[in-house]
Amino acid sequence: HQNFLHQITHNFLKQHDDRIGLTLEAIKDGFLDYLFFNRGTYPDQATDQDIYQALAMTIRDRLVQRWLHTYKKATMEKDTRVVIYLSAEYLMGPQLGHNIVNLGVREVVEKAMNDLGIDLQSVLDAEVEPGLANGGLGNVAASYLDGLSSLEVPAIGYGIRYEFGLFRQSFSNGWQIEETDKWLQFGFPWEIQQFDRAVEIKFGGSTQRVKDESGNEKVNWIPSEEIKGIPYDVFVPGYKVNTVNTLRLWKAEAIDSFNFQSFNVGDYYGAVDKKVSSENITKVLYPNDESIEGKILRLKQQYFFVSCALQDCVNFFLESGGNILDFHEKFVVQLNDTHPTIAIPELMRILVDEQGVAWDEAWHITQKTFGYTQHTLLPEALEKWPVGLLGQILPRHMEIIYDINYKFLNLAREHFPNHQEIIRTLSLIDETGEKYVRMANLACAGSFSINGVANLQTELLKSYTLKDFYSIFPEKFNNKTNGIAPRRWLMLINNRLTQLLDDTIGTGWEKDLDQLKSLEPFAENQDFVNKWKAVKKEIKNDLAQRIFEQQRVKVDPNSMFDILVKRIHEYKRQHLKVLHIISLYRKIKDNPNESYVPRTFIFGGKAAPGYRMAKLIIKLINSVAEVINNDSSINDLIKVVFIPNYNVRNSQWIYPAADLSEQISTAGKEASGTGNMKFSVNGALTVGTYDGANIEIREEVGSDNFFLFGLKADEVKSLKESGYNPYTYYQENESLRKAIDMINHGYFSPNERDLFRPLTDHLLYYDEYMVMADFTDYVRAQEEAEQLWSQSDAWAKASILNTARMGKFSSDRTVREYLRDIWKADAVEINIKDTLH
Ligand code: GPU
Repeated sequence: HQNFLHQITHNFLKQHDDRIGLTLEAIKDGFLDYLFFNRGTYPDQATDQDIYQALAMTIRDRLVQRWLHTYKKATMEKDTRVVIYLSAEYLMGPQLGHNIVNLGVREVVEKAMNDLGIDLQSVLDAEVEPGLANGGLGNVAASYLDGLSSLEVPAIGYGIRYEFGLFRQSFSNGWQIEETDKWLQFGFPWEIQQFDRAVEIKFGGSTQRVKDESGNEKVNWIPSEEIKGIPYDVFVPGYKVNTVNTLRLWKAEAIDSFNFQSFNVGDYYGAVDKKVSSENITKVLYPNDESIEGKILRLKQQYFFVSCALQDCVNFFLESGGNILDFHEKFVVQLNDTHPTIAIPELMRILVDEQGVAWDEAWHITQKTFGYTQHTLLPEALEKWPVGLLGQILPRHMEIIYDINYKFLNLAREHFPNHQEIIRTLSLIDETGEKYVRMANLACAGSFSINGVANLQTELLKSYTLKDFYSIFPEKFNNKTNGIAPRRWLMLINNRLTQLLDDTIGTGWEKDLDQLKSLEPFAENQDFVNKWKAVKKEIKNDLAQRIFEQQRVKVDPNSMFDILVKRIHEYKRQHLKVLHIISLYRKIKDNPNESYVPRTFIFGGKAAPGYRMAKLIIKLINSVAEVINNDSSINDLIKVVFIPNYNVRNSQWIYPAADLSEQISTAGKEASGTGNMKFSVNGALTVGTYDGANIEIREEVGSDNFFLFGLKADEVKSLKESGYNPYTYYQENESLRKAIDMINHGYFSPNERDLFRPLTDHLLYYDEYMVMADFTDYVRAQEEAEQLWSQSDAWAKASILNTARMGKFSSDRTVREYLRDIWKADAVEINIKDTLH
């Protein structure tokens, strides 16, 4: 019967090639069909949202068969190895344009829309992006899924379908205002709800030791709360291949929409209230980047999606006839930082309590299953959960963690006999005050691979943060320098440059970014240099126009576009940039007759809502912008723009338009950075510290094409140890002093002179991130950049060489390294000409 139904579907698809074909006519027909039957409108009356939805459904139709085939024939097959990616965040970005590019139908779709009198760009603009991430960490998660699909490796990403993504940012009087991100308001056409794969999740209660039929002791977890996880599958198509992997996002629902007990006693409100509270679990993304908020709800989110994911894997493995003892052969599970680390005791619980596997065997399987990626160097970002809280929400997991710790510390004592201090730092439990579970330690103990995300960070992990783990398990440690998806971050967002590259060196680079190397000789070709400059000019015009439309600020496309976009964080040092701008402004005012490089400073980025200093930095940037942009005495030489609500969509206009990319974190603090790569591949030059992946970018593009400044990580450390006194820099550097004095005298806050005191006081008397120490060298690097800028051909040449030499930073390279060293999964070619069964 089933074969018969498959055959019918197959014949149906054959007859309906027009429904899923990639021809101009098929796409046009599909689009008009959706517009009329699904949106209920005529083309001439359709709104932008109607048009977007109809085109999205048309493109989605072209993904379904490929997705189904990948899922059934590759992922669920018993003998294929599947990469499982667990991440609390995915920064997917707008989907329509991306999926059009990956299907390889950009030109056809553009033509289809043009024929109907519709501008494709305005359709793309109507999409509300799924902002299910804070920043870099979610970006790599999305890039690696894209890379796995493009390399045709079966994979599933698991995460949370937050009803509200990262807040939307606007400014009121220069201050950040947060609004809820109702990204699902118009529906999300790129997902399919999978009700039949719902699972149940338990919380709270207690455990009980009982004897099973054969007299063995076994543990029962009697929860106090149970809820349901409903999966929604999002398509992840690879570039010009048939593989479409799955991003499976879970939504929490109450098991019964009614608590009948309460209902019967007339407590209708109480019944509904319970439903609402279970559904709160997947309501909203926590907006903190690299800082922990020890909230019960956050722990519940983590356990919720991790348990959904592992249950799902176990289910479909057992359904396909797999033996649970081979779990680690079928799956490799990558933990994206510590947020999903509760997966380690959860897999132990499933194996031991539910599948009856003996402890040691279960521990062996677990350790062979997990790989752990560490994304930070900030001590405050290392997650820990109070033992009391964890035990209350997950009593069985707390027991398992203690059992793991007992055995792990025995092993540790063999390595470090009589080193009680080291044993204390290795312990999964921090016992120095209130007891905490250290999630990074749990991740290190429970996985076979531990990787950092850039060379410097991995080395620092080995010698400081995870030093003692490194001496016990040196073989577990490895580096995987981050990469970015070239489809989105070059082809999609920079069509103009893509055309020029295709015309000059062919299209081979699109699947193999190293081929950009063949661009190098063109840096000497004046004709090409002119073309390069012309393209850049057009792109900058686009951004200038957007800025004018949105903010009514006129910026000069001939000025140097100097851009700093990323989360607002003290270690990322947006305030160092502001001090440079103020000192330049001051210089222009004091010496109006000298000649200056016209510059446009562009900022973007959100501050965590509870991070006061970051919010004050936003206010400072906006206040400085207000004064400078309205000062007619400086002849528009410099402008400052803060683009509100920095997200993927806005960033797609920003990266291609940059001349100078600002990567100015305190050395030893930025694990890698990925914005640095997006800029550089689009031809921006970098002014940056010797930090994270900056170091490797500079190595690739050449030191002549990169403006390096500032203390190195070891210098930061030794300066701190020898007693750092930021005030001396204030005394010794006149332009720094003047800039700080201007802030302190209320030049940018005339109605509230002391407004920025918390910031300037911090800089003068504490300066944890060494802004003051790096200022002088930063200004030197900026002047070097201005000198090169004045020779526009030399600048263009350096810009060309940046693009040409960025091949290493393709996420395809990173994914290949993960596959080679950690995941060990093979490509499975998907042939959609096959029948469906
Ligand atoms: N990162 Br931990 C985040 O974006 N959020 C986090 O919670 C943690 C790390 C970033 C790092 O700051 C950045 O340097 C890195 O490039 C990125 O992860 C991806 O690895």
